[in-house]
Amino acid sequence: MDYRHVREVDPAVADALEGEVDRQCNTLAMIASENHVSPAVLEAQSSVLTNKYAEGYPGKRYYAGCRYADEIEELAIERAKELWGAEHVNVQPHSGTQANMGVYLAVLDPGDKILSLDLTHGGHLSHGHPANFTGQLFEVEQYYVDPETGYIDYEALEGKAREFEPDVIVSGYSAYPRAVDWERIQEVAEEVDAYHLADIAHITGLVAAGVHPSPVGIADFVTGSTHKTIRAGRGGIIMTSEEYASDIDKAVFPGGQGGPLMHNIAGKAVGFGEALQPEFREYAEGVVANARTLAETFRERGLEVVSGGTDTHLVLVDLRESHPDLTGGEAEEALDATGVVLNANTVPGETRSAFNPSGIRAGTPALTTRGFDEDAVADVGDLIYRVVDNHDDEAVLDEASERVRELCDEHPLYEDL
Ligand code: DSN
Repeated sequence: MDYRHVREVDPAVADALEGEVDRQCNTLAMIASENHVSPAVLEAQSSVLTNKYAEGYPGKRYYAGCRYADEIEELAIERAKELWGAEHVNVQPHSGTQANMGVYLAVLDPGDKILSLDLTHGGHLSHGHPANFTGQLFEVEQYYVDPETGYIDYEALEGKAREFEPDVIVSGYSAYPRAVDWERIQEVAEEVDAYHLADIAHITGLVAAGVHPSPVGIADFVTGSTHKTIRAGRGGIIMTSEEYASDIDKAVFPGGQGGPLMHNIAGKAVGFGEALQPEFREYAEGVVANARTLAETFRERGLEVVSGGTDTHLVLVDLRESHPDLTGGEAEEALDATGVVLNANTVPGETRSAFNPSGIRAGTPALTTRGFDEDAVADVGDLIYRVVDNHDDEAVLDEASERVRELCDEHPLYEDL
């Protein structure tokens, strides 16, 4: 990729940018929340719209000169409505967390109550963690996955909801590999008179393609990220019904944000347009098939896969049974050294710490974008197992690095840039 203008004025940043292109092309991105956007999305997101202030919404801005900003935001909104079937869409949240903040600002007052999945069981910081504004402003109770099955314990969730009487129940997760029963959570939310926020940050693309059940039209609010499985410009999105449209829009701007990042919204518009093409469904099916193959490969080699498999794009491995002396952090480090980039992750019933937990999380969205099929993913799964099992054996690590390099060469990325 050509960073000649940056290089002229700032060689240090140009070196780092070129290094990052090289890193992405020559390593395997398996962080479940990451993907590789198309050159078209990259171009839109790095456009001159970064210069434009456009507080407000299309047709109702607080600044002049918003003609093209309006066109682009309207395209992003219309395409999102078509992709997810939502009545009302706000494409301005700067990230998934800011999308959640928009919903909380719209319906909660400080001190109100949130019921959400515990972070170590697959939840998210913005669902009420004490280190996050949600845990500081609201009263939070948690539900959990069943430690035996790894599936959400819906019965316990229902019991907790009746006892705690939350104002919002949050569903949708960051490290949960199974399909979510949105209707069941909606039913209990209605019973206890709570709003239901479904945060589909990780699975926006799978839901849009119809390969995961959709909470749109079931939950009161659906939030998401726009750069993970949906592969559009970086940021967040909120979907809701007409009933809450104005409350959500006011909560995002002026409630929680200033000027929208119009260049990111251009990237969202382009990525959503790509996701409306028939090939996107094939891509999303490939992501899930590849994740299933990865889970199966791990299981065949004796690794413990939380919940026994996956319905989504991610696989969570609990290393405690197979490798009691190896932490997730050590596994992450050994894999990173060979060019497999994934993250250490807490697992249900975690006995270590969030900084050095007992599991690893691996996702297939980025590999599938590069054209990896199930055979190639099985090869990667075997390689991951060998590195985990021999994390201090230099010969095995060297051999794995060599194989990663070959796999990257066989599945080139950003060749035309
Ligand atoms: N950082 C994202 C993830 O990896 O799940 C969520 O915000």
